[in-house]
Amino acid sequence: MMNQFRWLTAGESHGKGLVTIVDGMPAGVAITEELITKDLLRRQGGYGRGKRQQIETDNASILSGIRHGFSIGSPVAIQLENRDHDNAAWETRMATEPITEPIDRVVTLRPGHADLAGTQKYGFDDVRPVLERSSARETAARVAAGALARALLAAVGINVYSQTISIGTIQLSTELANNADWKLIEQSPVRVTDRAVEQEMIKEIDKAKADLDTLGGVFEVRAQGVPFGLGSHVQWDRKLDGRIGQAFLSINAVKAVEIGDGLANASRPGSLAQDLIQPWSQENPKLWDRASNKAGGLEAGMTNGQDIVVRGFIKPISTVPRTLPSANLDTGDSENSFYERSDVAVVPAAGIIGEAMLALVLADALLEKFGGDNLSEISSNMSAFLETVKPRAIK
Ligand code: EPS
Repeated sequence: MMNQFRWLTAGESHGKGLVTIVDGMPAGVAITEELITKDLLRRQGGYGRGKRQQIETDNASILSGIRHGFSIGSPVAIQLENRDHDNAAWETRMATEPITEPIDRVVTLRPGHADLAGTQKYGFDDVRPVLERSSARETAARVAAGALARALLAAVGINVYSQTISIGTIQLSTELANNADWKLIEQSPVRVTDRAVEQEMIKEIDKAKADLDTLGGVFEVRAQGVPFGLGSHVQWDRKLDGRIGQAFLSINAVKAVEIGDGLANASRPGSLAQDLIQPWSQENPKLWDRASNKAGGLEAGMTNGQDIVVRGFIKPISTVPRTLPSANLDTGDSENSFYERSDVAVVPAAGIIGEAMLALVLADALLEKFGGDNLSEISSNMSAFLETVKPRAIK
């Protein structure tokens, strides 16, 4: 299936920088470097981040595709600098040109990271080239691409938000999650509405840090204002839930994805697992209203007019400060895993990355359904279709 909104990233964690190219951005969408940088800084935040974030201040530099503050339909290229690269050691370690001095190879393997599989697959005697690209630093470039997708979606009334559901053993209740206050969440260092839960989460992170350990957790991303009919039931690779699942599982350390009440529905009887379709009447004038949203806005791979609700489950960061028993890449002998520095927990940052990934998938699906070369063409295609979404006997 040919994507309508395509993007790629390039860049290693301590190389010169990161680059993304977004192809398929329609003309007429307001975009500035400031708009992109706002999301980049949101991703850098969050309680539990490590020392690297004190070095970096991500700033988007737009190289192409935008003129006088608006997209012009041509590919948009965005560059981000890695400030850490300017430190002398990295300039040598990550030089793109041949070097003459001996290099300090990384030969102790971290379980859970790309170290072992990557060195074996690519034939390296050094973990460095593998860990540099597998580092979650790459997600900054995704967030830059995602900012373009969000701007396109926002222009047609679709908005994407995120919140933290759990960090370690501390969990936000379903009731609190369903009453998210997005403004308060932006002010929270762990991205939750509830201050008591926030404090518990901070304590949990402090404890893990003192134990020289790391934590995982769960983040939730919601899209509001999503129209009917994105994605399709007719072919496996057009199903939007599958495409969202792939996008979320591609985020570093995400090992499970849930859409709507996916987990809880597995143990409910069928009679209690559906979102009942409400009749249309004077008392209930909302068209095709539902009694609940257990499907998370997706039925048979299509959007059904409800909010999209997706959760990503992240394992604890595999660079564990206390180090783990492991093996040496050269000899196979016992050796504790490699530790340079790391974050303790990245669940709040992962929420921002999840927003970007959902926005990127939705932008692609939006262009498939309502495609056009400029924003006003897309908006009028969308309005024309939405006019047809009603009981069939009504003309
Ligand atoms: C990461 C290790 C850390 C994180 C990094 C992801 O970097 P460093 O090796 O420089 O200490 O800070 O994340 C980022 C740089 C970022 O911008 O999110 C890893 O191994 O995945």
